[in-house]
Amino acid sequence: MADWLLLIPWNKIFTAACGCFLSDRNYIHLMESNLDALETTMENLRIDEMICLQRLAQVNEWLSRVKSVESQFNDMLAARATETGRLCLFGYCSNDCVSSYNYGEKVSKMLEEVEELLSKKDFVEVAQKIIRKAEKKHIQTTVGLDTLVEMAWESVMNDEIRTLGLYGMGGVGKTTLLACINNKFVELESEFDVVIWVVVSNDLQYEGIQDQILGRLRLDKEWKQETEKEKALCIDNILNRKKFVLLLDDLWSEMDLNKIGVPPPTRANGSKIVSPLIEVDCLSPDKAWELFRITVGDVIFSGHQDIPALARRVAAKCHGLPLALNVIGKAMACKETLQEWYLAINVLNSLGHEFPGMKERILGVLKFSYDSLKNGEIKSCFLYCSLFPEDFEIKKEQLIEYWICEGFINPNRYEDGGTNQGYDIFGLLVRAHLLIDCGVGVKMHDVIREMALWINSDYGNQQGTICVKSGAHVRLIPNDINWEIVRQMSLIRTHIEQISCSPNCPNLSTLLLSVSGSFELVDISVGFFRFMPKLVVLDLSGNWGLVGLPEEISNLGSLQYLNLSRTQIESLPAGLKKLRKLIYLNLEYTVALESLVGIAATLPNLQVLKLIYSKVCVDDILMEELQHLEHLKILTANIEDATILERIQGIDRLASSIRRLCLRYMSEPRVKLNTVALGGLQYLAIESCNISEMKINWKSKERRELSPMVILPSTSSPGFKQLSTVFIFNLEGQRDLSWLLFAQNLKNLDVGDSREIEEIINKEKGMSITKAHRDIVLPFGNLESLDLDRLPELKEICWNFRTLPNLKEFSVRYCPKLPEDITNLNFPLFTV
Ligand SMILES: *[C@@H]1O[C@H](CO)[C@@H](O)[C@H](O)[C@H]1NC(C)=O
Ligand SMILES: *[C@@H]1O[C@H](CO)[C@@H](O)[C@H](O)[C@H]1NC(C)=O
Ligand SMILES: *[C@@H]1O[C@H](CO)[C@@H](O)[C@H](O)[C@H]1NC(C)=O
Ligand SMILES: CC(=O)N[C@H]1CO[C@H](CO)[C@@H](O)[C@@H]1O
Repeated sequence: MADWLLLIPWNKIFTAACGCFLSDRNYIHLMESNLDALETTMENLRIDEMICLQRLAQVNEWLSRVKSVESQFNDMLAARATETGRLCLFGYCSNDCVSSYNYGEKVSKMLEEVEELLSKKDFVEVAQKIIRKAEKKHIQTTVGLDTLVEMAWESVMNDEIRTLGLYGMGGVGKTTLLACINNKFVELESEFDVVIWVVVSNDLQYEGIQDQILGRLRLDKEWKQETEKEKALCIDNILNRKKFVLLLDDLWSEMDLNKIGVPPPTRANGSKIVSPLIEVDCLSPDKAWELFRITVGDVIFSGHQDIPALARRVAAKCHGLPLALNVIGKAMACKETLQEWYLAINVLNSLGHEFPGMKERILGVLKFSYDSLKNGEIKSCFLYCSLFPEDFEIKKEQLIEYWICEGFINPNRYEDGGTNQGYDIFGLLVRAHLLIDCGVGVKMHDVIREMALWINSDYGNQQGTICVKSGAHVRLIPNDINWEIVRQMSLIRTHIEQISCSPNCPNLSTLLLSVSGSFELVDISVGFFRFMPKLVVLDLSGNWGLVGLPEEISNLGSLQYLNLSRTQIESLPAGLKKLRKLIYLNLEYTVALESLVGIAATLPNLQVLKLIYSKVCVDDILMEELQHLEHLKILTANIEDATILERIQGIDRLASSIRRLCLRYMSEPRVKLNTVALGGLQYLAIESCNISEMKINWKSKERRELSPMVILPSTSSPGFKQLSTVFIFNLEGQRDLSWLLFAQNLKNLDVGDSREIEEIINKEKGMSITKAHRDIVLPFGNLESLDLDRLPELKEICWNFRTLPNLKEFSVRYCPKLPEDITNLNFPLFTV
């Protein structure tokens, strides 16, 4: 509110009024400009009738002086025309000079008074500050809310977010959470002018809410006599000038903020509204029954005549919660006997009895769907997902590797390294509404995660066996860990820089310490890994500051999974060779590790070795070693030499294990890729190469050996079966990439910084390929995203580009020769 005074362009007036005076009394000379200045000033003063100013006595006095100045000014203004007219007509020497002089003097005097009034502005501002920015709330001791508070706080401070609904389940302490946020505003010097706490509940009418807001904004109590409309006007008037935060506690249904007078928080204003939401609105009993009936299907009416009545009782147990109705409805969809329905009611009843209260009711209901999972392994797979931070998207591929190493799913991969069992389980869990499918990854609903953590701790009986923490506030290994009993520890995305303890962890099996941010673990002290005999999974990925591991990592005799990707590890500790059980080793994106000499002898049981984008590239020695890794099923690697590439494709077992391949710094005229040998290739990158010809070949060695005369039947496709992503960057020597026609399942293509490329698919070459092979049809039938960047010669993408059926994302930058109708196409502009 203090802003209104600052609007006055005082400096200007002052210069006009004093600086240019020829003589002390030369009012006439400057009368015109003084009048103008005064007029502007008064206008600024007048804007505010100040319905809302807190009327402290001094402020009141000040205000009445402003009023009186104002009325004098009005009189003066009325005389203005006459006075200035006189000046114009008669000039300075007119007989009316005295009158003009008097008038000019008045104007000047008044400016002085206004100056004096303005000098009090500080005082008025101070008066404003009597309103405290935020008021501390009393909070009962909280347990386990830290992460929530931290995350909520991050959202509150996020500039992009204006209206924020914090949700939790009833009973999870939404009020406490909100109070913690409120108190953070008290503790920290935030940039907000005022933080207002409002309790909104069923019986509180809008006026009640207004009163709470005004109670915070005005020191006087005069608003108490105002009408609802007047209050709204007043609130609007004050809040419009402030950067405010409104914390709405308790029930928050549709509330008309306009009616209360709260201006919508805009980015320009920087204000925020924060309210805890109940996760999902519950349905009325009728609506709930309808949803349940539809979800269960006809079974309800086609089975025993008593089933409909029982079904209604089951539906009622869901408390109108759509999630629960869905989950239980699905579980009951195939239940045709009375007994099964009775059982369901019993289970739900007993849980309801065991755990009174909203949270427990919901968890109990959700637990029913967990209980319906077929076997313990699937349950373990599900519970594992709760080790990741809230709202975290977990890559399916990554989870499957964890599950294999933890022993939840079959460790015997298919010959092609495939893990269909894992994908089956994703399907199951997604259909049961226990996981959310996000394509490459999965997520867990917060409520479900809460439940999983609860089950994971043996329904609260074994507190301390699981430790899950994340967020910026975790800067040390938590000191409340009971190392003796902890089984799984997840400290993903924390800000721990140093580990310097030497714990005794007889039962610890999982230790997740990965990050994906600027904070990272730098140092792990000697002693930390000394006694973790059961540790199976160790994830240290993303810790860019990590350059070495203590030698006693050799004590981790049970270790199967080690992710060191995106670290600066310089060498593998010698102790590694004692890890005979290790089956998964990820060294992708390690820039410091140069050699893997001896790996075959050290880690004979490796099934997965990931090296792409590391410094290590496959050479003769490494190839030799890789051949000795009998169990190797999945390999990602870099190759810098065309002969090595050719030879590795001749070693079937090795070639077929390649999932991701980066060809870099090659300068051979001809590079051969065999689509049969590289049948498992999913990702191909070609970077900084000088390759004038890519030869695609699909004759398999065995067949050639079997019968050199046999020509492959044209039904067997010659292309890459699994290749879905291709990155090409800084490639010289080719004018077109027509060979990409052999990647009929390509979904993502990125081509950049290549000076010579004129076309992606050349029409003549393309036509001749499609003619020769029946199942290679039009280019890019499955392409979903295409990114073209800095291709100065590119004139054409492919002849059917304008009709690509699946293209969803398309981006072009610096391709000056592409026709304009194409460069203008940059999308996503729409989603289907
Ligand atoms: C290993 O860590 C990297 C980097 O965090 C991650 O992208 C990758 O998915 C992890 N691999 C597995 C299988 O966990
Ligand atoms: C470790 O786990 C085993 C088996 O799960 C259990 O019997 C034992 O009590 C645990 N030890 C500790 C110290 O909790
Ligand atoms: C690529 O080929 C050109 C000639 O076509 C040559 O001048 C250049 O040095 C080559 N670059 C590499 C990295 O081999
Ligand atoms: C303090 C502030 O920036 N107030 C602005 C908030 O937004 C309204 C409407 O856009 C403006 O009128 C206020 O001046």
